[in-house]
Amino acid sequence: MRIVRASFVVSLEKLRDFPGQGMPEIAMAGKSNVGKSSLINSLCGNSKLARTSSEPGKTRLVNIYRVNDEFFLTDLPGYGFAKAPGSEKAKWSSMIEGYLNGSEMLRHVFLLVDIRHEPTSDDIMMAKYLRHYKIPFSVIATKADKLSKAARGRNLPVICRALAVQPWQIIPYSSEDLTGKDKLLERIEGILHPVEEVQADIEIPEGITFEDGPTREE
Ligand SMILES: Nc1nc2c(ncn2[C@@H]2O[C@H](COP(=O)(O)OP(=O)(O)OP(=O)(O)O)[C@@H](O)[C@H]2O)c(=O)[nH]1
Ligand SMILES: [Mg+2]
Repeated sequence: MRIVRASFVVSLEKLRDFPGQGMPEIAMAGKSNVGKSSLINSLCGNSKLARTSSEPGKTRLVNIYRVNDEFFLTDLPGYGFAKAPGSEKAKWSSMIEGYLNGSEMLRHVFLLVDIRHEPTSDDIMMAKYLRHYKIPFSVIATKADKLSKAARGRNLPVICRALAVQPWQIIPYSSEDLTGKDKLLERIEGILHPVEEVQADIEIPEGITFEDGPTREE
């Protein structure tokens, strides 16, 4: 897929403020400063679309972007922002959970983790949460440009194990050198247009039972 158009739609505190317009949604989740907003910008080829900052806690509301008039990309506020007061943390988690549980059109979550570090307890909790609520997700290992290929190869299995995902579920990504951009676009295409599984109707002739294994002549 190619992204030809992307625009900011709205910032929300709660999902129910968003009418949705019946288009599928894909959300970016991950701890603060992991690169969610940068990923949206690099994916859409517009560095001014989502606000990014080296200071964690930049995105504090649920920001929604409309892409190609085909789907919405949701930038969730980052979790695990150490400096935030307790009341603000509670507000963030209820905002994130409210969105994840409340959106009927949510098709997939990209869970972003920094490729250089072991997933945090918050990351592990998020993966468990998504699994528990049967929300399909893929893991994106961000800031891949900061590691050599060899170091990536060492860190990816650690991330896989911590989040209990298969290697093919992880996409190494860099918003700087665009590593993984094609793969991520391909994944989005697959999410928006899944190939229907062919359900073959196989007729089993009468008289055949599966308990009867082949007989072997002694
Ligand atoms: N080298 C490198 N830096 C990155 C990459 N992605 C993001 N950054 C930097 O990491 C910092 C945080 O990026 P953001 O995109 O604002 O992170 P975020 O996850 O949206 O953060 P919050 O809004 O606080 O939740 C910025 O200084 C970015 O320039 C990347 O792929 N490579
Ligand atoms: Mg952000």
